[in-house]
Amino acid sequence: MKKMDKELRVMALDGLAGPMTRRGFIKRAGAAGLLVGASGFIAACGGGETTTTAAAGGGTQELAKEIYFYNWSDYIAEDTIPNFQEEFGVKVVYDNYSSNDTLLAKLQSGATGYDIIVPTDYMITTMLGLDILQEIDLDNVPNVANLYQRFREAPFDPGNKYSIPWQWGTTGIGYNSAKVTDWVDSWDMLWNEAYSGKITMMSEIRDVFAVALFRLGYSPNTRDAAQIEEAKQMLIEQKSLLKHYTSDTYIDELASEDAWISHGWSGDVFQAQLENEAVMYSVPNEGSLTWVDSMCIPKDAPSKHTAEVFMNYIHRPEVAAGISNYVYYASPNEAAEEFISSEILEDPQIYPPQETMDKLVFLEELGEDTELYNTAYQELRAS
Ligand code: N2P
Repeated sequence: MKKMDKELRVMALDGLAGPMTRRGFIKRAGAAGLLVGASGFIAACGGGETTTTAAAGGGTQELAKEIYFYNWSDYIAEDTIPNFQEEFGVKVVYDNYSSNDTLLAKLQSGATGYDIIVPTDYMITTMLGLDILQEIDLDNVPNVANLYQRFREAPFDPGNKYSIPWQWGTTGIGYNSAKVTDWVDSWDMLWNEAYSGKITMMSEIRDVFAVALFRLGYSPNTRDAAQIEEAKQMLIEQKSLLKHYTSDTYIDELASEDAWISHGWSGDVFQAQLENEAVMYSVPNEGSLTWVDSMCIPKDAPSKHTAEVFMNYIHRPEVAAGISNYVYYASPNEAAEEFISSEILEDPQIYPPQETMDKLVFLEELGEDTELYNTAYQELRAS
């Protein structure tokens, strides 16, 4: 989505004193929080960081001129990178993807030149198995201390040896409440013929299968070939109802009403809601996924040290909060809470209560059985 366009439109609305959009609300809350932010900032970074930073074994290490950052689309605040560039004098070359499958394929196709990538939990396990990530020197990332304890000991990487969390959220259904008259609390809605041509599904293998598996009452982590086949058949039946498979354009399509029902990630749907207040988000009763995406350094990264300096910057409380305030995903950074707008922090669809979290599932890395899904997905898309 074109952030500038979106921002301009929101500013125009604000100027007219029109209805307060979510983004307008956050902008104002953010401005009010600025003064409080200054003292917190100094406390958090202990007097500031310079462009030459202390290296792990003593001495200093020059920062690279530029780093290459490959992240999910619509997943960063507008000022996150410019502020880093200005303060550290390091150019960040920013590139986007919208599925773990694309990210993995890119890395497997050979040297990419990326310094930082942001895979999802289960994909980190896959990448560790493939030995394509390198260990992070946490001495360069003291701000990991700002993370909630559970993000310091995530099962896929206890101790943050290879990954520093970026943002987390849930998967569900984004829908236009002015067009969809049915109650949206079931994955069935993505098979509802009344909305034929106005439905989108993500283009990520495990996510797509998770929907059909939940709908069938199976685990999204099943290794049972017959269950995966059943899910595939269900997804094949759905195809004629779909506008298309997409993991990024649905934000704009929900906003413009080109799509009425989208299989989507929480924050993306809320970004669409900023532009069209009829857009709502629902996590179906049959169950759904939760996930956390984390910054990792590929083995062949050209500028590991500078990548670590960037990771540390990201976890300054006000920088981490700035991202959540912009993209509407939850932050793994506990110290950021005081800078996150209460509208977001208190929204049970962004920070779900424990009883909701207990019902959500993390995808698991399935080793060789992943192939069952890969093959089924290819057959689905070719059908
Ligand atoms: C942001 C996508 C969220 C990533 N557009 C889901 N893992």
